[in-house]
Amino acid sequence: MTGTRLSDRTLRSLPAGVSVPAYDRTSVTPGIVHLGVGAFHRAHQAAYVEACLAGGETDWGIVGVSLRSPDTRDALAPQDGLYTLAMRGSEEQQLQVVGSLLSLLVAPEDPGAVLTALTDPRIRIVTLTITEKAYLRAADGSLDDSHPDIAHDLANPGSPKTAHGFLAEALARRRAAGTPPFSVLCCDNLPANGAALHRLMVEYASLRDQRLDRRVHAGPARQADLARYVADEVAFPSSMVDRIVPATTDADRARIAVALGAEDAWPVMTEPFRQWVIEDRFPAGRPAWEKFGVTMVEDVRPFEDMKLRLLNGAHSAIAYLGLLSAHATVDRAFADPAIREFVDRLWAEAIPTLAQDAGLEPLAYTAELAARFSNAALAHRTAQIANDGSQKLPQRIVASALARLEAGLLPEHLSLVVAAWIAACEARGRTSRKDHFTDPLDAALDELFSRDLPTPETATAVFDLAGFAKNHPDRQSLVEFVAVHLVHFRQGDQALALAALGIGGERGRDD
Ligand code: CS2
Repeated sequence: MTGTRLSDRTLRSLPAGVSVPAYDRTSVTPGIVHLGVGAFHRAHQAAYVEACLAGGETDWGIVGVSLRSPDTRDALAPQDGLYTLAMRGSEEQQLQVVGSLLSLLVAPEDPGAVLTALTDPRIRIVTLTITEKAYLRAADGSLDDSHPDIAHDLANPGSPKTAHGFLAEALARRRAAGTPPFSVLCCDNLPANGAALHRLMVEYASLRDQRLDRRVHAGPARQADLARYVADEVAFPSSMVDRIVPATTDADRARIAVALGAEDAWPVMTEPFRQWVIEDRFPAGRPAWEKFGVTMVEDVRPFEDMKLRLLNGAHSAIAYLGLLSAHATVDRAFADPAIREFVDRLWAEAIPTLAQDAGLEPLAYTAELAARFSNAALAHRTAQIANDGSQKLPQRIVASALARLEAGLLPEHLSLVVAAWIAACEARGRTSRKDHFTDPLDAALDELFSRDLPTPETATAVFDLAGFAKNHPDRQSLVEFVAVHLVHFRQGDQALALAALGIGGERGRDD
């Protein structure tokens, strides 16, 4: 322990090699509310905004909101919102203290304070990194209106729990007060993420409208058409976000404290690489992001698909194959020749499913990914990526597999990733730790695995539960591909599953 805590007061006494906010924090005003102020946000968007603030755009400070736990606020409030970003290349580490988070709110403690922040006319953009599962989507992308939190928020619009509830109430209040709406920028790993959230918000707002219509004292009639307002008047640009951010460990905290000469309760570790591609639709204004390394485009979809299918798809493959072969980190798993060969082939399978006319350079992209995945200094845990597979695989793996089947091509490697996910889920509590990773479907999956069904039935039941390929004409065919691989995994033999594709085993050597 050094005894000193990182804060505005101690900022100027940090060692010379540590970069600190190059602007007067007291002159910064809030322009953005961010929902989901986890490590990813702090390594990515907050760092881009930091550059905007340093570039003189001081009216874009961030109000950070945690929708669930007080942990981030508890760690950062005593530090005036400051934290250290540690960028680790394979050889060097650079430390930057970031000052763009002006204040932190914890929604469950004080939903009213979050609504007050969201209705502040100075707020012109609301951004989100709430993870895939928090969008509460049904398998077809519509709002899961059977979710208890949705029911709660419809019944208690002034004290919501979900992002949907907060955004809808804030937009309704702004509208009633004559304040223009904010733009809503989704920064989660979903395809067409802005359009996906827009759809959910229109659906949520129309459920709200229906309730208001039913009430006798509904207030002014014009308030009961929030859905139309959200549909027509609120912008939901899409964006592709990219930066690898491993969870911070106690060892990281200790190392950063030594380097800073001060305690930082929650530093964030990341890689040097970062990318942000945003659709340029911000009627209420935006920072001049393009001056600070953001790519502003008309259509983000090709970039999103490339990132989701090549980076995140490979990440999930590495996570499950890595876990099943006891590789704790991405770099270790990726250094395993069989897994490396598998990932190269997975990329070769996914690349033809990407837009061919959008100027993408998938081969340069995958070469860069290979270097990023090999960064041992990150120690990015496979178990971290393995979480929430039922929410991630549709856009990372299943979408490319279906695109191949539609084109008459085989999805042999893509389907193996789905089988590896099922096998890794089933292994928990049997050959691996029960709490190795978690998934929103865990209770249903455990119940299913306890029935010890034959493999084809298991694969079908998992597809039903997760809604994979729902109503798609090639669904059955994909289930069959998955089942073939799952037979090998269930025999406890990943090597056999890979050897069946000619990787590693006899066939691999002969080929
Ligand atoms: C990872 C992502 O945990 C995961 O599922 O695949 O968080 C990944 O590191 C980021 O999307 C990289 O931009």
